[in-house]
Amino acid sequence: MVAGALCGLLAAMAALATGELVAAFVRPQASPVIAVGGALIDATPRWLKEFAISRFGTGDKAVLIGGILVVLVLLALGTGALALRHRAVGIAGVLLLGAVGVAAALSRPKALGTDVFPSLFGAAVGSIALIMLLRPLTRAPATDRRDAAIDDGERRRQLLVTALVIGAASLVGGVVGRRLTTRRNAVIASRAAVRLPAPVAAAAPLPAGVDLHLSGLTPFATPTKSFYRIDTALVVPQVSTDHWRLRVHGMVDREIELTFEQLLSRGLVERDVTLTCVSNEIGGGYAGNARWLGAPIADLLREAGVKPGADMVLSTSTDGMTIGTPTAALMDGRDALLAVAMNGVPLPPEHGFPVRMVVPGLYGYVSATKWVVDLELTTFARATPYWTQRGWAPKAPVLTASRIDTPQSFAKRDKEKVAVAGVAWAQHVGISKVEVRVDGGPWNAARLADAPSEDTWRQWVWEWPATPGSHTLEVRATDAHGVPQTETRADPYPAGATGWHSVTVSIA
Ligand SMILES: Nc1nc2c(c(=O)[nH]1)N[C@H]1C(S)=C(S)[C@@H](COP(=O)(O)O)O[C@H]1N2
Ligand SMILES: [Mo]
Repeated sequence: MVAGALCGLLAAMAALATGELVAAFVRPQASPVIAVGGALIDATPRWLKEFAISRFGTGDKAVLIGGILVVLVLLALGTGALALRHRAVGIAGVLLLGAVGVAAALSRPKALGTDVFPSLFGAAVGSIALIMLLRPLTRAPATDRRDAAIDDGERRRQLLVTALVIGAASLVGGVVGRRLTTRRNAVIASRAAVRLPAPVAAAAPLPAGVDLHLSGLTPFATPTKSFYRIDTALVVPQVSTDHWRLRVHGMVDREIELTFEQLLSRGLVERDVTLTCVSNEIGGGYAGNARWLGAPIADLLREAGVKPGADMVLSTSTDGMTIGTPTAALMDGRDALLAVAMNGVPLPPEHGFPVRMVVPGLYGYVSATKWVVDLELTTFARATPYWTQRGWAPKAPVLTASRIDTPQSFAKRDKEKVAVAGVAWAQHVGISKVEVRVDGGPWNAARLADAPSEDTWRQWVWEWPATPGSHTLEVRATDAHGVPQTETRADPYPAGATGWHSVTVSIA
């Protein structure tokens, strides 16, 4: 009985620890205990809530969490004791508790589908732990007397080892999970407390014709939630503004160290810039356009005084990513920024909060360091950043690209013509022409939407007098220097994909 109850307790610990650990990856609110607590608070009648607040004051939440844990311990002890006799009942008990966690998570306002994972994984791990713990207790006994004595010792040892391993793993998992969650909460609070100063140079007003508003066409401004995300971080780095410092050093006359407040007071500029990833395949979606607010990097480098020959700025993030950017690109007058905001709000943690780099015209892996904390002036001869160590090109300006967004594989001809539309980009050079051809025929000039600067992508549309049947559409862009996109297909590795995007469309 007692052994069974203790097994139940250990299984509950394993389940809880798993829940906390998974919640740390999902989001703080997804912790099963927090979700159940929240659901209980909402279900509490007002008089009881008022009583709790008057009785326990601000400690009322701690009392609630404590209460939930006590109930959980009692249930776990009972379930374990029962499970000794009826294993299925025990497992059903664990799964039922998991179901309570799932229901609580889903009942929360603004719940996300992913919020169910902590309880699901918790219940799964809890059941497995229970089965493993009960195995030595419920194995069929040896018939022979002497064997039985040996068998007993063996069982005890097996149970002890299993219990110790599960207990230790739960403790470590639970503590790590809580730690991560606390850090995440601190960063959420730190982000909420950021007061963005008004820019000293606002973004150029968007021309009216910047967005053609065609269905199926990528919008000019990418909503943050659909902005692509690329990084090597398993867990999003959690950096609070009060811990953040930027160090500028290496081949400089004067080292500089900045706090977040000092960065904000430097005079921020606001710019629309399209970011692209070198790994983007022809026609792919690893590109996004946002409005960034940040401090010009060039001013900072001038203040530090770049020594002759320092042709690379090696930037490092809190998670150890290293990115090498040509010093010349950062100081040639383009809007290279230490960005603190994206689309009017502080950077989301996954896009680099509190500070990231944004450099128009260079692929992200050589310019767009998120969670950046260190700028070292050095040389391409001396430093080999992360991706260059893996064979990617040390320097990688964005290659001119164009993409057909609509029509997709099947299209109806509602009018005489089908709108063929998409986006094209050649950041920091600009797009001067986009052409479309059908079935290898003559090229047709598309109509270009407006763009606020050469640093963003540009929408385009061509009205296609389509005929029924299957057709192949191809697109090519020409940059503002008059250089057309090459037809030669190349893989993203090592310096960016080339070739024309084509789609095969069946017209009904
Ligand atoms: N710290 C850090 N910064 C990083 C990366 C990374 O892996 N770690 N990836 C880079 C790459 S390859 C790209 S394309 C951009 C993507 O930025 P986004 O995730 O905000 O779209 O971030 C860049 N900055
Ligand atoms: Mo990238």
